[in-house]
Amino acid sequence: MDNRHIIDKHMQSRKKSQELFSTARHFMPGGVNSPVRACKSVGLDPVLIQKGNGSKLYDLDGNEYIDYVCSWGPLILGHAHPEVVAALCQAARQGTSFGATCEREIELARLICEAIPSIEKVRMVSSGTEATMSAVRLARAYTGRDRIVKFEGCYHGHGDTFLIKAGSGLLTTGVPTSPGVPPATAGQTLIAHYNNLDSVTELFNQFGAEIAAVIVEPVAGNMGLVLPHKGFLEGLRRITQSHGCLLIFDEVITGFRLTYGAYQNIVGVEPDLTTLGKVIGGGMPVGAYGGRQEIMENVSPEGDVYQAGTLSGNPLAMAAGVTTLTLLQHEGCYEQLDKRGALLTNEIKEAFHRKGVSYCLNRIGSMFALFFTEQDVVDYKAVMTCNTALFAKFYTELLCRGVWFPPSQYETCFLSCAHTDSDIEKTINAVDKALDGLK
Ligand code: KE4
Repeated sequence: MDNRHIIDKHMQSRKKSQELFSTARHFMPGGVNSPVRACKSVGLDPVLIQKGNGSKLYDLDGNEYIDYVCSWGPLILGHAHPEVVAALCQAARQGTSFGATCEREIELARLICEAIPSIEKVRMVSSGTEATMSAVRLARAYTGRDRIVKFEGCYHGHGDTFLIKAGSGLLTTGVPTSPGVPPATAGQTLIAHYNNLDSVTELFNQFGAEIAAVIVEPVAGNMGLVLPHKGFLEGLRRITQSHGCLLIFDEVITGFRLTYGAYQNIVGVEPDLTTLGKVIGGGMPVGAYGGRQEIMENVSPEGDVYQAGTLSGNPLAMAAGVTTLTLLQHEGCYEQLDKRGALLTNEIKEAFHRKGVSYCLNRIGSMFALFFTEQDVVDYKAVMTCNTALFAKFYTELLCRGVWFPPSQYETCFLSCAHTDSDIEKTINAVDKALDGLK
């Protein structure tokens, strides 16, 4: 069947999604609860999902997809892992929320502190955004300074401080700086360039004494995937140390994604504060921020920096997180993810070479991003050379062949422990045919 027919056939096979999506749009802005899900940048109405199982997603019409979004990172074990589901059911039978400390919160806090040496104390919250907002508030209180440095193209959730030249959904929708952020707030956020230490030094030469913290994704996953140059993170550590400001590693994506711990364990650079999310919740709403005791002791009620949350440390979310991290301790888990990531991406590269299509593919462990550009994507500037129209076409061709990529050139693909060799084989076949469809 030729490409046109494949696409037509798929579009006809998603009637329930189409009907329900128009209802969704009636009740929710854009029909979604998070912008990137609307698939606007790839020019499609989204498919609505009925269920997930292992490496697969199933839409309302029963179509099956091999999932490389993994709920934007959390589902490292795959969908509906039996032990995670069992832990959730057991926890739910005991009650869904107490508004009081329970054993599971202590267990998850212990696992995090034991896995990430720079975290001596950790506070659970319910999203990555809460984690980064709270970490910045704490850094401002701890240093008595107001300015924050972030990097163009990095995304740290939707807190006002971060919605300046941000990545992820802001880049995808073409509005990197959101309206609604007061100039007084936006003015406190200074923008540097990822993998460019000179751009950081320039800001410190001008504002050094006013900067409370530098926040960075140690591996940038919200402008596609951009890896840190050797020395970049070490340089940030040196600059922040010499100016008495804090270094915050936003490891919401990378926490427990690349190793049993955080990327800081791999690169050997210790930040002052770390934010976490996604994997530590095993698919349930969890975020966390933590660091040295001398900093964390300033968080209320031990200290005066206020931060709170009705469902923080929720027993169900903690049960999913504890079960997920416990399973990730199994011998060989990350080696397997890395091996499968290498196998898949090497085959994708071969397919692009065979078809003579220009691309750049960045990978680290079970994270990868495919860029439609002739350049090596080493920074934001290179990301901006991508042909997003070609990406959108490629995305559609893959989707119609049962392969679920993130619907944006500015996101990262994820593998789970549930992806099989057969999934990889099917994916490569789909990539091959999708590339034919680009001609
Ligand atoms: P949440 O508030 O979405 O849980 O986490 C915010 C956040 C913070 N830091 C980093 C490095 C992140 O990547 C995120 C959220 N990631 C996006 C996808 N790149 C979530 C998907 C979405 O916005 O729908």
